[in-house]
Amino acid sequence: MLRRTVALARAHAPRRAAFAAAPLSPLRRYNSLASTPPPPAPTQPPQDVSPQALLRYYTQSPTRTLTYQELTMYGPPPLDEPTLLHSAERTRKELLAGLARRVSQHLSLPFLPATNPSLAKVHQLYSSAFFNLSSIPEVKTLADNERLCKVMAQMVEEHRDNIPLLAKGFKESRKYLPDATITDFLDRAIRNRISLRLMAEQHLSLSAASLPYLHPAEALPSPPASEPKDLRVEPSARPPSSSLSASRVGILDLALKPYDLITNCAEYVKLLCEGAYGVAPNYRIEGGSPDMTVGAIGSHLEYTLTELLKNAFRATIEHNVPKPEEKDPDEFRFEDLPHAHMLSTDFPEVLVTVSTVPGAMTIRIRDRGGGIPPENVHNVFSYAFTSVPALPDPDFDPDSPAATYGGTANAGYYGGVGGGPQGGESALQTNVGTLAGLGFGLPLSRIYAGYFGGSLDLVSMYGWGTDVYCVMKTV
Ligand code: ADP
Ligand code: K
Ligand code: MG
Repeated sequence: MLRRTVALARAHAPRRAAFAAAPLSPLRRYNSLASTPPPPAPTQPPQDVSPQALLRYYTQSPTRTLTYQELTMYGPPPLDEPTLLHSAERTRKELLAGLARRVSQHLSLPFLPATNPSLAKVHQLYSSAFFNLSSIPEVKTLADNERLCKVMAQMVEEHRDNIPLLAKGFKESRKYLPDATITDFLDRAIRNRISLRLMAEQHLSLSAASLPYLHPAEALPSPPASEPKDLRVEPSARPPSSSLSASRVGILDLALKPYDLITNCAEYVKLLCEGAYGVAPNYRIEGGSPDMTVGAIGSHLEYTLTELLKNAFRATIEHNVPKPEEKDPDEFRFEDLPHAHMLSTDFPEVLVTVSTVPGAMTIRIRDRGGGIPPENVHNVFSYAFTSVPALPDPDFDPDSPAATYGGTANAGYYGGVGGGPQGGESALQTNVGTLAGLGFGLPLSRIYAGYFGGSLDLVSMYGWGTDVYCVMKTV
C-alpha cells in the first residue's frame, strides 16, 4: 500500500511543484459561495500540500449524491459571469472531493486486486485526474474557467471506459475478494462516478451555452464524450437554441419526450439483435401520448432503457427459437442458426408502457421471453451474473476497439453453439455494440434509476416472460 502511494507520488512529482505553488482557497469562501448548503468541509486546508495530504484533505468531505434542485439552482443558461464562476468553483471543489474518494477507495484494496492491470489503470486515471485538477487554483476569472473546462473535458473523455475496466478487473480478482466486497466497491464507485460526470458535464454544458455571450472571442472546450451511447450534452460553438430555452438547464432536459427516447433506444437494440441473431422482435409503446414531456437527465434514461430493452429482446429471441443442434465450433455457420430464417413477426412483441405523474415516470417493459429460472432470480442484480455462457479467451486484448469484457470472456450462443460468427468473439457482441454478457445491465440500471430517488423492480413469470418496472424521478 505504502509502495503504491509512493509510486503515485513519484508519478506526479512534476505536477506537485505546480500545485504546491497554488494556494488552496479557504473553505470559508466556498461556504459563502454556495447557495444550497454545501457538505460540511474540513476546517483548514493542509499546510503541507504533499499529494497524500491533499488527498486526505479532500477525502474528508462526506459522500453525497446530487439532487435535481442542485442541478437547476443556476437556472437555464446563458449565465452571467459571477454565476458561471460560482458554478465553476463549486464544481472544482466537488470534483476534487469525489476524485479523492475514488483514489482512496482504490488505495484501500488489498494488494493482489490492487495490482490487477485493469483496476490499476482505473486507479491511475483517477489519480491523474485528481492531480490535474488540483493544479488548477480557485476559479476567479473566465480564463480560469476555461482551463478548468479543458481539464474536465479531457477527464470525461479519458474515463469513458472505466466501467468495462472495473468489470474486467473484478472478474479477474474474484478469487481474492468476497462477493459482498466487490458489490459494495462497485455500487459506491458507480454512484460516485455518476455524480462526478453529472457535475463535470453540467458545468461544461452551462459554460458552453454561456461563454459565447460573455466572451465571444474565446474558443469553447470540446464537448464531453458520452458514457451511455447517446449522451447528448450540448456544448457546441454556437449553443443550440434548445439549450438556451427554458426547456434545458445544462444536461437536464425539461421537455424530454419519453416516446421519442424509447423509440431511439428500441431501434438501436433492434440493430444489435439483427447483428447478433439476424432478426429482432417488434415492440410497441403505449400509455400517455407520444407528445407528452418530462424533465429528466436524458442520458440516464437512455442508458437504463437501452439495457432493459436489450434484456427483453434477447430473451424474446432466445426463448422463441428452436434449440440448435450441438455442433463443432469450427463448423459454425451463421445461416445454420434457426433464427437466421425467422421474421420479426414470428416473435411476441415487446411492450413498453409509460405512465407519468407529477415528479415521476414509470416505464414497464414486458416481454414474453420465458422469464428467469427461479434459481437465478436472486442473482440477476449481481454484477457477476450473466447467463451468456463463458469461454475464456487467452488472446483477449482489452484495448482493441471491438473488445468488451463480456464480449470476449463470454462467447457462444444460448446453450453454447460455439465461438460465434467471428471465432473468439462473443455472438452477443456485434459491430454496433454489445447485446449482453457484461452482467452490468441490471445492477447499473438500478443505480441510475435510484440515483434521484427512483427504483427498478423485476418480476419474472418463469416459462412465460418478464416485467421490469422502472420508476424515474422527474422534475
Ligand atoms: P447481461 O445482459 O449482460 O447478462 P444483465 O444484468 O442485463 O446482464 O442481466 C443479467 C441476466 O439476467 C441476463 O444474463 C439474463 O439471464 C437475465 N435477464 C435479465 N433480463 C431478463 C429478461 N427480460 N428475461 C429473461 N432473462 C433476463
Ligand atoms: K447481472
Ligand atoms: Mg443485459
